Amino acid sequence: MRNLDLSLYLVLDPGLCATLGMVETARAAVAGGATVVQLRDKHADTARMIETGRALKVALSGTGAVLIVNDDVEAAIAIGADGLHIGQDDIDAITARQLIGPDMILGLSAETAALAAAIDPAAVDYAGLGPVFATATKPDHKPALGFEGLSRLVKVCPVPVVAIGGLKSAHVGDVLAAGADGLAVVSAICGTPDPQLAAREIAENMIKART
Ligand code: TZP
Ligand code: MG
Repeated sequence: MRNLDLSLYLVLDPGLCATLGMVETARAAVAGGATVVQLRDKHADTARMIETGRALKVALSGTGAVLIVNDDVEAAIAIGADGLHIGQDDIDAITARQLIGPDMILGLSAETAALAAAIDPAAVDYAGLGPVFATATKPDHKPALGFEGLSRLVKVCPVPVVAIGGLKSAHVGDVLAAGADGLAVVSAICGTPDPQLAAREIAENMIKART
């Protein structure tokens, strides 16, 4: 697998992206510095995931940003996405790896230290750890970890980490200090009138925090 830059990982939400739409929001966020875009639409069937995913793939082509599809293996393959992201309640990681083959990126969510430690680095390329904070974007989320909890999970996690849940540009320093490789955000980009500006602010804070 090529080098995966998790610095700024945008998770799309069709509701929060309603003004610009998911494709234009993604295009703007990548222009502002997003390195990963995840298509996440809990209400779309596979046909709609494929349609949106193909449009995203065209929009992101040549930008260097990678396209990840949430949950839907069939859509991820049909789109020719760079990767698939699954949660603990989806198909297991070994099965997912068998279905997508050796070259596609595979991400897995983990909400506890036990789940983070159990990640198989032979199958999984990165982990999404969270939620760091409670968030209205995912009403059924597990208990918030805070930065201390995040750091505990990072320490036992055998793969690179993107932190998620209630994160804003002001949290970049704390996320990196907890040992994560990047920030995943929904509302901090999708829920703003200017996703490019919102992404740029996070990306710039990331550069500052790393220097
Ligand atoms: N998984 C854990 S929290 C979350 C997901 C998909 C939503 C994060 O959304 P926001 O708006 O960045 O808090
Ligand atoms: Mg899932």
